[in-house]
Amino acid sequence: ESVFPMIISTWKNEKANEAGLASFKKSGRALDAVEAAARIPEADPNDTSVGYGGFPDRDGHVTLDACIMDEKGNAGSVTFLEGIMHPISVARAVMEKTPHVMLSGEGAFQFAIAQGFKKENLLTEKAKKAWEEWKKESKYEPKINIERHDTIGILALGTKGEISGACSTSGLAFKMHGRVGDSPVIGAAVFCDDEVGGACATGLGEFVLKTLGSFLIVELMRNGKTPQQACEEAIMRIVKRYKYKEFQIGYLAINKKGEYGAYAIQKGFNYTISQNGLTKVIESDSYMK
Ligand code: SD4
Repeated sequence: ESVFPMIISTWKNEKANEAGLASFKKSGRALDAVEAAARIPEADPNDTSVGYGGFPDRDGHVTLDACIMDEKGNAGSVTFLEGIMHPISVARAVMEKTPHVMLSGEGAFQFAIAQGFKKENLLTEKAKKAWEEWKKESKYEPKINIERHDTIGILALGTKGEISGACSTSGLAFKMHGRVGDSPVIGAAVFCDDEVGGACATGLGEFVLKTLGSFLIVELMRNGKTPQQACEEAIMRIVKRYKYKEFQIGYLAINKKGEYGAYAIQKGFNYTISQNGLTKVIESDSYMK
């Protein structure tokens, strides 16, 4: 019996996975599933690291990064985008309606408006208060919060195992204005290859960027590693070179058979998997015990 369709996402994202499954039921496309899943935390004011309600940068701007990739190797992304509730859908429009992969900042915004997206204020009262609190000290040291961050990375496999992936975030709270993380970078936060499988990332994006984690994981699987082994090796590349005790990175991977794996630097990383009509949250293993 088929294990497909299947959706796996970073953190506790049951609602996102379910929205992804519902969308998959309608269209049969894994790409629609990952987009629909990302739109859930994007619109959720209580999710403080994605879209609406996301914590702003140190100047009070909510700036968004997102990317999407399909089973044919098409990809789209937006970085440093302001004022648009659903960056994942803008990323998809970049993929489908332009000859480019990545649009940034004001240009991404203008493209979104031209595509019919509405300009909205994404800074909630709660996020503004948190920023004002932070400003009192202005400790310019955007530390990843190991206990509570929920950037969404998603991988979905359609009925025939065709794979798509997506990621959406407001990035690190109180980051420098203009800072772009791993989340919009194809190969860093997300990579899919329909011959092999896919991977996605969450955590302190700088280290995912420096090691091109998701691309690395897919290549390791191509060379015979299981999703679990590949995630562990990608974490070890970081642990060997950097001061890993100070930050968190979590990876998810899935192969074409529907085997999946997860690994993180620190304890506390979890992920949500939907398969055979069941959605559950699983605690990831980690390097630090
Ligand atoms: C970033 N990777 O902007 C994102 C942050 C993140 O959960 O994953 N937060 O670096």
